[in-house]
Amino acid sequence: MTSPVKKVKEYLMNEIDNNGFAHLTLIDPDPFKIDIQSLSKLAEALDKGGTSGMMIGGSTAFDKQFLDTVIDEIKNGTSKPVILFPGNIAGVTRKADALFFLSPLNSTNHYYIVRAQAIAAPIIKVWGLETISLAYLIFEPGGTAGYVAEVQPLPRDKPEIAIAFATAAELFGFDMVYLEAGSGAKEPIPYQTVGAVSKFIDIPVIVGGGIRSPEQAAKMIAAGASIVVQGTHYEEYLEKGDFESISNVLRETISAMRAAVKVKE
Ligand code: 1GP
Repeated sequence: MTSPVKKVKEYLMNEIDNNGFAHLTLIDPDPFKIDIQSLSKLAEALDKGGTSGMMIGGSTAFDKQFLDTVIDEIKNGTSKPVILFPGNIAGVTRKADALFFLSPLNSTNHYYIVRAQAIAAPIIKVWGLETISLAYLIFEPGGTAGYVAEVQPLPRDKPEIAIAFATAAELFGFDMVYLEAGSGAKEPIPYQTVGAVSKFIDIPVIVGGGIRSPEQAAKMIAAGASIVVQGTHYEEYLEKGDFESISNVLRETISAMRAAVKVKE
């Protein structure tokens, strides 16, 4: 059996090489929160604002048919990649362009570290769905993802512990490392911790959770992160149906991130 071409990974790596960073927007396919009708407009607004792609995932349960409809609607609004970011087996479908094949390495439950992935792996391989392996490191206080995946959250202000886990991920051969503060976190992961990890390892660092302003996103890039993920921030505008603000705020965020790259050069 042959492996699929790593098109989405290559696209993200090109974004990082050419622009100095990539930006991904997380959309939670929570049937209690999401208005299916608004998804194509949301995707269009995010595309116009300059995001590099959409991540689809969350910690709550949803049925596969609903997930497929979510992806169809998003794809009606954008041709940028749609990448699955599953919280469990139910978050996997062949409709997406790629899948973050992730493991929360600081979980204390081997179901979340490897067993769920093992159950899903053969069908993912048969589908030929592109996978991007991702070490998912969840920081204090852990948020919903940390609670559900039974993690022992990484301390926010002990970069040496974060470095140890991130380096283990690199040596295991993971494609990328995700430093997660938890969706809707009050504060993002400290820049110093992001900087220390990014400086030490050679695979791209993704950072997310609680990033709500262009300044915060820019500081993550200045610290050395390669990819910034935002979700909750745009949900706030989505609830009001304010698609124009989604594009505008995102544009501002991307230009702040660009400016941070220039300062680094
Ligand atoms: C959650 O890091 C992502 O997995 C996004 O977090 O919703 O706080 O932007 P926010």
